[in-house]
Amino acid sequence: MAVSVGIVGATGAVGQELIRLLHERNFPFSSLKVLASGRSAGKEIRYKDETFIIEEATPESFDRMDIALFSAGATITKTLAPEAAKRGCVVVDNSSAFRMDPDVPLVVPEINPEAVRDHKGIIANPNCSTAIALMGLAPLHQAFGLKRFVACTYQAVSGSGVAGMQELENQIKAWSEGKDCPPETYPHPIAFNLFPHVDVFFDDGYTKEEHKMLNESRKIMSMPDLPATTTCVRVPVMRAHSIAIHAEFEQPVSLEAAREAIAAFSGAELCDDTANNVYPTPLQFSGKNKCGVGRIRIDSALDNGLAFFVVGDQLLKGAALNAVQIAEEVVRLQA
Ligand code: A2P
Ligand code: 11C
Repeated sequence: MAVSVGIVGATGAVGQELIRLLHERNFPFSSLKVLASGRSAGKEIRYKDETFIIEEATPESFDRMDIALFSAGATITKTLAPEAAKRGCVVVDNSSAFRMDPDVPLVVPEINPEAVRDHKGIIANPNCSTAIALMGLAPLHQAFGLKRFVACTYQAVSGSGVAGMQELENQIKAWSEGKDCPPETYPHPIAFNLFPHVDVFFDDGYTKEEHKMLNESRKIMSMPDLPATTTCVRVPVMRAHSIAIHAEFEQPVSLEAAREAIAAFSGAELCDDTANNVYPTPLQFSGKNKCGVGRIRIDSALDNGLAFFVVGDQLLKGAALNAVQIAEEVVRLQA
């Protein structure tokens, strides 16, 4: 069954990956509309030998569209996603706008694909650090029963879109030329630096990004009372997030069973051979669909505890890939 598809935010870092993935995964689209702001209307996007003319995203853009993949930020989603849904178009949204709405499924296809069935026009794609962390946590939860976790993230600048990637590149270039390049996207220089600040601060001292990891993990794994705490850190890495996780489980754990669970999970690649310096790194997992899981060890500070390190491409499993996987599930259910 061929469907008409639209991408909102097609000029962005995630939007570009969406165009590539829809083609490379042979997504059954009959037409592909590329939408962005009025600033980009009329410009061209090229993919291999195809040229797409960008249109401004308006409510009417979604007339006769079957599926729209949104990646233009929460404000645009809040205005346009309900307009699309009203016109019978199924929205897969990459922003935080509707993730915690009880009427909106929040889906990671390797974990809760059945949730897609419950949509009322909008399906949410999780935050990138959550989706990537779950590629390690979910298989271990299936094996041992997750009780609680502590996570510290090392988040790439692609999480801030084209502007973040440009800022890192500009600052490194300026440094190499002995020039100054003051921050614009971030509150501090990002080149040769890092800061424990991703998204806005809340009154409880956590950031919104840290709240997302807790709340979204609970919703995706259907564990509404799961205790978890996170520190999210922005690092000068271009496009893959890393997460160090310490997790406590209900049942006794073993390294052998943990490695087996990771290796058998479709979203993960076991990357764990410290004798040969094998563990996942952001450079190695940039451009990869699977997330790397390694440094698996018994966590001696917890009962039935495991410590491990997960790395995944922020623009792929953290955003575009997961969204396309959700869209594939929508098509499969409609067939
Ligand atoms: P545009 O390039 O026209 O501004 P990123 O997060 O990588 O910076 O990408 C953000 C995406 O969101 C871009 O494609 C951007 O398009 C798009 N966008 C920004 N404002 C709007 C808007 N008002 N309507 C539709 N798309 C928008
Ligand atoms: C970052 N995780 O790395 C953010 C980007 O809620 O979809 C994605 C924000 C979101 O900056």
